[in-house]
Amino acid sequence: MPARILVARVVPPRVLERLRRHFDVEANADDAIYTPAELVQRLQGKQGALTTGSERIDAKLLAACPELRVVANMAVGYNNFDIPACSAHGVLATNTPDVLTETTADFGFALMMAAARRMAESEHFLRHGEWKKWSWDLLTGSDVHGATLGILGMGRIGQAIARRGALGFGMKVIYHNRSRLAPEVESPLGARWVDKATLLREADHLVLVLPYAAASHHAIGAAELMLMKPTATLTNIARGGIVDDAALAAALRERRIAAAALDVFEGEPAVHPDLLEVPNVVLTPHIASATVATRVAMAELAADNLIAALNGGTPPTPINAAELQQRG
Ligand code: 8YV
Repeated sequence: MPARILVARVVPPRVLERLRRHFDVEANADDAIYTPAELVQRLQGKQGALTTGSERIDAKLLAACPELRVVANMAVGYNNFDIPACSAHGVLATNTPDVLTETTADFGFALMMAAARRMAESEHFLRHGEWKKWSWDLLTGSDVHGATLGILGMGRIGQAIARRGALGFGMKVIYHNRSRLAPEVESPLGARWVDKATLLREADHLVLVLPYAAASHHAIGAAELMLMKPTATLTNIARGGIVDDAALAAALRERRIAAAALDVFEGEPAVHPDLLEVPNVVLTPHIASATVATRVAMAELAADNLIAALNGGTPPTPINAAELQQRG
């Protein structure tokens, strides 16, 4: 008998068809976001689930879904999973690293440039009929080429952004990360590890690419924003909650930093109302990985993980395989 799985959100049709060839699939035709209670109910009798960042897999859910054996997140970030609880319940968790690295780095770089060169503000200005004449300081921003690029969180995506900055735009790269990169990774980028305060003080354009965890909650708040240059920009493509959005809106309003660009928000899809009021911020709806090719690749990788995990293979990108092995 094929295993039973829940595909919790709409995925590319070809991936759903592939999953149907392996499993007894319950799909979410409406793409509705299930409440925690609905998710528990739909997972009854299921051995696997394909989830996205919208579905929380926590201890309460796991206790109520004893047949569940694998949860495959269609995302590289997995702060929607309680990994210790998954391991305690013998549930394998997987994610989708690598396939989205370059696409997400492209978007992060684009957002940073949009903030530096005031693109959203400029478009708004033009569309609203405010463009009456040229003037030397009309919507002047700050240069990206040759500037200092600061990266907080220097994993795969951080390094891909650093490459764009160093090799394409002649930027000086500084970064802060729990661990320092190996010299052979640092040196082609000319990247320099600095402490967090130095990163905040020296960056002309600061990009956040660190994973969300309790320790990174409000890693950028009022105190950190105070350390930044008044001409600096801040770009967040990591997770909502890493930035204190209310404090950022105040800093932007008071021009304590020049501009920001945000793809992720605390409590998204809600956006802090103060951010909607300030002109010097570019706002996008969590689309950094959103190219057709990359979203298909993410869904395929999540499917690869489910198929391997439930059919006796080796899942390509497990999160807690070592912990599960230790438990025996
Ligand atoms: C996803 C992301 O689109 O991969 C991630 O961590 O943030 C995005 O690429 C989102 O999480 C939906 O699953």
